[in-house]
Amino acid sequence: MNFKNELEQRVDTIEQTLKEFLPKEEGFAKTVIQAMNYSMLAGGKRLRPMLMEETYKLFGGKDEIVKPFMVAIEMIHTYSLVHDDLPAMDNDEYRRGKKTTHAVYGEAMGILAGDGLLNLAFECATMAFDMDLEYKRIGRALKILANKSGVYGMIGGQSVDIENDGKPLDKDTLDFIYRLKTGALIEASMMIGAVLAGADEEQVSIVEQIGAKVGLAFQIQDDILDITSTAEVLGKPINSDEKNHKITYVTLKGLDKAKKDVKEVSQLALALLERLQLKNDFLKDLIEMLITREK
Ligand code: GRG
Repeated sequence: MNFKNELEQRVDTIEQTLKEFLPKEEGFAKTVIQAMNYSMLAGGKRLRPMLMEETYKLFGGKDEIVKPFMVAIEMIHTYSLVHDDLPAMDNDEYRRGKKTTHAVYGEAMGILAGDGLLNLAFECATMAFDMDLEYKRIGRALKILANKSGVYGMIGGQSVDIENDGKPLDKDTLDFIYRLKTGALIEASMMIGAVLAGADEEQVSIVEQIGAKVGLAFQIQDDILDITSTAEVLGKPINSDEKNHKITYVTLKGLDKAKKDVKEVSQLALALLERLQLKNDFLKDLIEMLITREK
């Protein structure tokens, strides 16, 4: 099977797993649950759960225990997108080719749906305790999930990004924002996969570095696509960085250098992967694909 077909098959399987964990749209709080499910099922590349599962397999993981964490990371990622699209942040009307959650359900429901997903993510992740006796691994994975999505991770990056909106930005601050806002969840995805499969501290540290590089390459490519792609392909408006007066990697370094760096940073991630001396060809192809991705 070629990479494209394998990728599609994996996305389909992840969609099925997500559906297994989504709440039933019933009861008095039905509207917020509908808003949560709407945002979760609006599409998306499912990159983070995929990276988690592939890293889990890289370290020999074969069980279901990774599933609740795959769902949890996608819920946290989706909540961050729902909140990022709110009028108080980027005020975007389209995401993943569909109307944003607040555009359909109103601003208050958008906030609550994001909050709901964040809590549900941890509720899902703790379901791993009912599936496996590897409590120590599950505990470590939970700690990574909480840390990398919080103020020392994604929320911290987002807050510095918001604080600097429209201001001139130096490379160090931009690096900080990218490492946390985008990198932290990608690091968490890969680290949790490794931890659940029983990787040791040194291996997890290498995986963290791979995740950081993948996250950086991913974010630079996101900046590039914001300028070079179309709204139809991306499923969200283009030129949003300019609209939001954002300094990006492309603004600071230029388009050509940004393209060169995506390649270089991804190659560094692949070199680190080699160092682990473990084999997962799909994971390698997935990281390579990020260099040429068009959405
Ligand atoms: C609101 C706490 C909070 C955090 C927001 C995710 C985020 C942080 C901001 C969104 C804007 C942005 C450019 C984030 C960087 C990460 C990124 C490129 C997100 C989009 O991820 P994809 O492309 O999205 O994987 P899909 O829709 O494919 O899942």
